[in-house]
Amino acid sequence: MDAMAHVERREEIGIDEFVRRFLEPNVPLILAPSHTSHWPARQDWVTSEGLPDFGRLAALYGAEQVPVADCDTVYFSDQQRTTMAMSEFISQWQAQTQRLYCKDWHFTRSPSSYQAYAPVPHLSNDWLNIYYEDLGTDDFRFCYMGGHGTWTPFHEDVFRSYSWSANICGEKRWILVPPGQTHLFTDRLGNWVHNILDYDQRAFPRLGELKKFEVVQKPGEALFVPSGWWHQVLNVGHTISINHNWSNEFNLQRMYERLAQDLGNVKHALRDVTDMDGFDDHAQLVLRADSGIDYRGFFAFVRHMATRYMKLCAGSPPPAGNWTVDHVDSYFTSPASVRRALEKIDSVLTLLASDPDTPKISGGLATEISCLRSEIKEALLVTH
Ligand SMILES: O=C(O)CCC(=O)C(=O)O
Ligand SMILES: [Fe+2]
Repeated sequence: MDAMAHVERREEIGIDEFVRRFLEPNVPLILAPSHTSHWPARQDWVTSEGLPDFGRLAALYGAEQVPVADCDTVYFSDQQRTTMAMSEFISQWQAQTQRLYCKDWHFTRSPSSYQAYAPVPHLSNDWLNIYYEDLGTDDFRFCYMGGHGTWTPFHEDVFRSYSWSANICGEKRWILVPPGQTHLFTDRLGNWVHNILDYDQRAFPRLGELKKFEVVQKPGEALFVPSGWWHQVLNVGHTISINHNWSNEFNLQRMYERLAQDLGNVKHALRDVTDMDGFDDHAQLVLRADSGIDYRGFFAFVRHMATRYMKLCAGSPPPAGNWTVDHVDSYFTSPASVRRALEKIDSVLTLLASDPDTPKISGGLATEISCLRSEIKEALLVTH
């Protein structure tokens, strides 16, 4: 049986309803084009026929080096990637001899001061980008562009983050798979399926049992992709999108659970050397290399955000008046939201503190967690 469910589409929706019905329960939603119609990119990057304005894109970004995938060449669980000048990519895109896809391009790092968009208020509570912007080391804000048939293989997003995707032009066909079904798309060697629309039935005999959602995202629409939902994306016509990976208090526990699960896998892979000196610190090193973050890194992220919220509790205004990363909606920094964020942080810290691996990590992580928990408790008392 191939169960298929629908993604809801909404023209108007209050942020509180979005939080209660979609963000917290972790359910996808499409927001109507009216949510992005004011974005400069939706006028400037697109012709009046709704096609990419190649000349304008080349003028804005032609000299930039951009990451480009060859959609017809598998490379491990991904596609073969290279880097080229945007002007070269645009020529190849127009020639359409290959399915080349400019993807995961960190376009906001471009020296061009051009502000192409501003996050949709509902999708603006973006701790991941706030944290990395504060650190100045990375970002998770991307642009994707490519012709008809360019696509992204089946995957789950980094750190079990949410994603949002807004189409500047063109359409995307999404297949979204709710969490808890990994066993249906993993083969006997532990590899997951690459292309859910074209696969070897013998290797994945139960794939047809997947419960999945399918949706075609139209020009201007913004899709909320929940945390831990696997997905595959196929572009229909020339397509450009702006996407963020993001996370916040509502998927913090999922992030932690993913990390704990990844650590379990690392320790299993290293099981023959469990007796070696410093095994647990070594396992953290491998975790960081594989998953992009380790327990200490996760704690640093949580502490950074907790500290920001505690300052809000103490009555200081949000930095620069907008809590940064191009404006988090004030709904998420209201006293009730601040309280809820700190409570959710505290409950994840409880899990981290009682994780049997935490006390094994050198450098006193367990003590730092308990100090932070006391500070949060105090801050919550002040705000009653
Ligand atoms: O649009 C694409 O090709 C991939 C987007 C994606 O995977 C995401 O936004 O998480
Ligand atoms: Fe993704």
